[in-house]
Amino acid sequence: MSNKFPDNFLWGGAVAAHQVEGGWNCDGKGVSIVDVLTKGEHGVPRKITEQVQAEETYPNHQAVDFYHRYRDDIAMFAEMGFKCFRTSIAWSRIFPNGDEATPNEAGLAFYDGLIDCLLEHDIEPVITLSHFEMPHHLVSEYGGWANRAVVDHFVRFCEAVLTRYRDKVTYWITFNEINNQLNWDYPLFGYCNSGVVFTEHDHPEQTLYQVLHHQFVASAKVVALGHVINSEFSIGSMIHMMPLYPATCHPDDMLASQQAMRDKYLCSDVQIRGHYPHYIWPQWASKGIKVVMHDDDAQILKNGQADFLAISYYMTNIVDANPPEQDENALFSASRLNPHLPASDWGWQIDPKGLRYALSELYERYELPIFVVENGLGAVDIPDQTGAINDDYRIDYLSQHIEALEEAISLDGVDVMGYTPWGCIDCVSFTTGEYRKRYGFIYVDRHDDGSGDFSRSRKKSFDWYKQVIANNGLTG
Ligand code: BGP
Repeated sequence: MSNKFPDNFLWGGAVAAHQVEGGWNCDGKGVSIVDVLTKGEHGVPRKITEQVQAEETYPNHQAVDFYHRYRDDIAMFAEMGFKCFRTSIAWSRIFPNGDEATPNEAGLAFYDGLIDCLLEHDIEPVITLSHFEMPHHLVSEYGGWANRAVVDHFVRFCEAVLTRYRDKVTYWITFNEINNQLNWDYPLFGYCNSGVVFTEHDHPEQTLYQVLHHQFVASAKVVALGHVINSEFSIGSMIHMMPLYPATCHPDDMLASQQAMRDKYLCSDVQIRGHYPHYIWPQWASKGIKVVMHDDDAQILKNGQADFLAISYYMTNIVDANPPEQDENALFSASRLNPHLPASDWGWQIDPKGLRYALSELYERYELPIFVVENGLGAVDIPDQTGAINDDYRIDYLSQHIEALEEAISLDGVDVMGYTPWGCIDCVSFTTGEYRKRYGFIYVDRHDDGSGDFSRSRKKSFDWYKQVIANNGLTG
């Protein structure tokens, strides 16, 4: 196929601090909310515990030991030819409790080493400021993002790292998948996005929208502050993009899908346009939701419009206005499975064309560059007798999505900045806390029963992706 990726296209990979680093209490780090999340089993969600308890297994405590091995791992990313690497900075390494006045120098020193190492390899760091974690103290003492006081604590954390890396990092993302908590009946997303378990509240949606408002204000303040610290900073909004197709062409299904998609767009509408969209006011009025806003919040939102849109894209689902009954295999309560699509072992429906569709929809909506900062196939990898991992299924998945990206660029004219497949090195699954749900080009010898020595090896997809990058997007 032809190759229309721009020369400066940012090929790379993505992870999040807590899913790779381990070292959960090293060098003065405080307890993060992910440090009290247990391992789940297949089909059994992770448990949110109040504090670390001896009898529980907490996979994020060691993760894949990136904290001690990042130099070797980054050398392998460089070997694949990565132009960029997306990771997050753990808030609890920099402000262990979240409400201290000054940062933890040892925590900053870790990220100094990591970022310098990337730059030595000519790999552009892409930094997420909040990726599903916060200091646990801000939850136990303040109630998480439901409390407006957390806005100032977050801005102080961001100011510390934006200043520290003003000459080293250009691309920033404020909140990972900020819209994920709109699945508020799925407690894990809400908890990790905001420190709040919405279902425990009398009026969960009221709490949810108050949380979101605080995060919109915080994000806008960080964007505005970042542009003062370095006017070259490019600071993005990031959403989980899961197009919800209408189940049929029945007008009721069309309307149901249009309305359900508003939950996907709400956060980027606010963060990119700098104001709330028209559809939210009647929605809130009909549900009796009243969000407390300060007089100058509208101006803050306006002053902090994001520079680009980042998305994660894994799947599509369908929406039926009159579902016969809840589809027990569907991942989210409002959605149903699409009979035209295959699914991963975890039920995530595979839809490369949906990526092209998503990119076109989003570019029409915002006319801003789009960075695909997560995409990939979670699968069980089984080494053969020689220890090799022939992950053709992953190569197939990624090839199809890269081709869809190319079509979005060449046929639809979408401005796509880059592509960073999720979990470029195997890491702890966010939703299940398992090691066996693997995404990487690099295999990590670590298993759910606690065995494995954390050694790294190259999967078949490692050489394949290296060629893709070398050929600027040709998949084979
Ligand atoms: C996204 C998260 C990531 C990542 C990914 C894959 O929602 O931003 O942190 O984990 O999903 O999910 P999982 O690890 O559950 O397979």
